[in-house]
Amino acid sequence: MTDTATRATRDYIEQAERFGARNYAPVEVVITRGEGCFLWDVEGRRYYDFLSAYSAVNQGHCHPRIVQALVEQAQRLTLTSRAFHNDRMGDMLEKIAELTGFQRVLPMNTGAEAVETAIKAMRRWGYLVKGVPDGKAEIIVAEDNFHGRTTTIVGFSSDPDAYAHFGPPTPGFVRVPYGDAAALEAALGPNTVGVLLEPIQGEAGVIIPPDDYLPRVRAACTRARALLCLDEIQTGLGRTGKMFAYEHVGACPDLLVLGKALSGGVYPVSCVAGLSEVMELFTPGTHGSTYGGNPLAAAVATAALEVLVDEGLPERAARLGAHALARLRAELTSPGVREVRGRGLMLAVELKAPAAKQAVRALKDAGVLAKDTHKTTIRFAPALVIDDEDLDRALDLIVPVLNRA
Ligand code: IF1
Repeated sequence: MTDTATRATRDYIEQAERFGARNYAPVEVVITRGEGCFLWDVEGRRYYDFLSAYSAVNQGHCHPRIVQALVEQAQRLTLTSRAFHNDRMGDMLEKIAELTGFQRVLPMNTGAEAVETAIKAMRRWGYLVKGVPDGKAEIIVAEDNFHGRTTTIVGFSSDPDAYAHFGPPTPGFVRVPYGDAAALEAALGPNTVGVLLEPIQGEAGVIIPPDDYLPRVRAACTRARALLCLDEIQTGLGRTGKMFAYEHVGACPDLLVLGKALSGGVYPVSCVAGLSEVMELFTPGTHGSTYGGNPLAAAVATAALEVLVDEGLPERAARLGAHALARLRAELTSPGVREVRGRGLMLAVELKAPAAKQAVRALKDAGVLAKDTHKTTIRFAPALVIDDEDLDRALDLIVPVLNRA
């Protein structure tokens, strides 16, 4: 603990450290309120939130329309389980189907659950439709992937922090270098049932593949009769300047995984949207979740999606993101900065030295909350509702800090 933290902050942190498992080392700030692109700590200090809960709060903290949907539904009905129908789930499923262009949607809660659901869907399709021998299904994933924290998912991670001492890994996953279409094409085999990729790697530090990567992967999957599943839990729902990141390069998947901003940060909601041919293989009793598709989640997600469309948030992210990228590239002149990357409002600044954590602390002291990743990179992802002036004011605070990094 640094001695700059005040009493109230220290009390909260010490309480969390005393009673909580220590699976995080958070920035030393205790948040008590959020609104739009702003957060306030228990000392009354205001911050620009440039993490947005890892892009779960694209619509801004506590968006009134989404909170209203939560409150109204919470006073009527919150959970029935899927043993019975409810009067809210259908609207959410229809809106997701309409927005994604896919015929069928399976609702879950967290992103990892939705990724696991997609893995089950690809394997089931491989066995029942493609004719892969039972138990032999292979799914191709990328080096430096991040798809969640379940044992199966961390089992195919290339990050020792994610997989060490959680083995044995689930079999049936092949890892290839990200962005290398030839390597992926070479890895496709008769037992390949699917390919699971992030269109832009988030945790890896906003790694944007060559524009022809996803189209080549799409074509290769079609030739090899393997499903293409894109994990848009972080890149989706407007973050990169399109509703879905794959739209930038025109490579439509067979399965699309969504989460995070699907609920605008108000409630855990995720889903897999996909082709009927695949999604209809889930028959009663083959998959489920107590909370998946519950009326409260459905009311919140329906409102969250309406906000994205009604407020033109994907287009806003494109315009504001281009402006932010241009300013950072022009104004970060320090030799300590290696690269500025981004698409829409999914941005990252990579330093030459492993000093990203220190830079994040300095940014906090300057009034901007962000997160480091892989020791050298700071990611910036403000809410898509941020207005032009606030974006520039935040950049005015960020640039001098990073020029000293
Ligand atoms: C943590 C990272 C980001 C995701 C993608 C699936 C999931 C995530 C592309 C799983 C979740 C979160 C998890 C959270 C921090 C954050 C994160 F740093 F871990 F990697 F965003 F980059 N696919 N990402 O980004 O969704 O089960 O969490 O709802 O685990 O620390 P989830």
